[in-house]
Amino acid sequence: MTATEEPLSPLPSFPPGFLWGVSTSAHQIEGAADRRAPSIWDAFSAEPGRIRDGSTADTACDHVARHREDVALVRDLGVDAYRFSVSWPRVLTTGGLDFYDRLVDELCAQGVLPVPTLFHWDLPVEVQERGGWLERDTAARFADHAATVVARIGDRVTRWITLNEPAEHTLLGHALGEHAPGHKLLFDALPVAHHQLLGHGLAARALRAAGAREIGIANSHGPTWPASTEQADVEAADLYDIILNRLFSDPLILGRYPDGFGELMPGDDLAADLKVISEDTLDWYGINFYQPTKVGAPGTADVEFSGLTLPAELPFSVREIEGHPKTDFDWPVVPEALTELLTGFRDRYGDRLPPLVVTENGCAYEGVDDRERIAYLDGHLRALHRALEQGVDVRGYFVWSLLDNWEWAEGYTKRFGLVHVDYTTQVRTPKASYGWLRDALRAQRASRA
Ligand code: IFM
Repeated sequence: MTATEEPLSPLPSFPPGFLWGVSTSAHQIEGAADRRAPSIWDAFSAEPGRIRDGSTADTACDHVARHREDVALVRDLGVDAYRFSVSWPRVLTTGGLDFYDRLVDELCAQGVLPVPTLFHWDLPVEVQERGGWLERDTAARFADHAATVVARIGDRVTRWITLNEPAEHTLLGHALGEHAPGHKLLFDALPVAHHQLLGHGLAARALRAAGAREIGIANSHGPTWPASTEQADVEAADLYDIILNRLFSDPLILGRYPDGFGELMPGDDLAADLKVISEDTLDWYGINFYQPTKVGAPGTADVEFSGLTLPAELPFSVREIEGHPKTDFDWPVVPEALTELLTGFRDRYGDRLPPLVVTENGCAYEGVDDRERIAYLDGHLRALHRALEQGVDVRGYFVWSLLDNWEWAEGYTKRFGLVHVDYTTQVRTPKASYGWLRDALRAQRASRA
C-alpha cells in the first residue's frame, strides 16, 4: 500500500454503546511455557521445517509476566474491551487459572471489559493424544474446560467467546497440515469441524448453567469471488464458500449443514447434535475478517498462496486478487469486501442472525510508522459503517492485534500489532496506528458529549 502523508478525515460517528476492543490469543503472546502443560503448537513447532523462522512461542511477548503493562496499554488506547484467550494447557496445570484471575482483576481495575475466548487453537497434547478434535469426546472435554473457567472468573466476566476460527483449525490444522496438529486429511478432516461446533454447543450450555448471558463465537469469514462467470469457476467458488463460510455459520444460525454436508458428518444422531449446536448458544455472532478470496476451477499443479501450499487435488483453486494493495502476508486490502460480507450475512440469515461483532480485523506490516495499518483500519471502519447505514446490526469492532506476536507457522516474521514488541528486550513501543486509533476513539466520544 502506498504510504500517505495526508491526515485522514475523521471517521463517521458510530452508535452509542458500540463496543471497541483489541484482540490477542494466549499461545501467541503469553510465553511462560514452562508453567503450563504442553500444547499441540509446542509439539508442532519442535518439528523441523514447520515454522518459517524456526522459532517457538516459549517466550513470545512474555505477557504472563508483563500483563499489567499490557493492560495499561489497552486502557490508554481508550478501547472498551480486551479479547484474550484462556490457554487450556495452562488451565490443566495446578495454579494455571491464577493467571487469568489476576488478568481479569487487572482489566476490571483499569475499567476494561474482559472478553475471554475459551479455545484459540492451542489444544493440550494430552487431549490430542486421545484423538483431539477428530474424537467426539473432545467436545465434552471442552465443555468441562468451559465449566472450570467460568467457575473461576465468571463472577467478573459477562461476555464469552467459545471458539476462535474453527474453520482455520479444521482446514489448516487437519486438512492441509500447515498448522498444528499437522494432519493432511483433506475432506476426512470434516469431523473436526463437527466436533468443534458440538463443543461450542456443549460449552455454551456449561456457560449458561453458570449464568452467562452474552455468549458468542469468533468465526472467520470472507466473501468468495468466482474467478469468472464460467460454470466451472462459479461451482468451484460455491464449494469453497460452503467449506470456508457456510459450513461454520449455517449449523449455528440455521441449525443445519449446507446441502450434501450433513451426510458427511460423524455421529449417530445428527439432528440431536444440531440442536445442541444451535439452540440458545449464541447471543451475538463474532466475525473475523481479513480478506476476500477469488476462486476458480481446480488447476493441475499445487498453488503457493500466502505461505500455504494448496494441493492440486483440491476441487477448487485460489487465484490472485489483482488491483489492490497487499499486506506483508500478501493478503489483498479490500475494505469494501467487509461491507459485502456483513450485508451478505444479513441477507442470508435475516431474522435468524444474532447481532454481529467484528472480533478480529487487522494487517501485517513492518515498522512503527505504520501508515499502511492506519489506512487499513480507517478503510475497514468506514466499510463497517456503510454496513451499519444499510441496517446491519453490528455492535462492536476488535482490532487484531494489540501486540506484535507469534504468528503461528509464520513465527515472528509477521507483525500485526498496534504496539511493536522487541522480542529481545520485550520493550513495547506504540506504533503510529496506536496513536491514530486512540485519537479516533477520543473523537468518537467527543462527538457524543
Ligand atoms: O494471528 C491470527 C489469529 O490467531 C487468528 N486470526 C487471524 C490472525 C492473523 O493471521
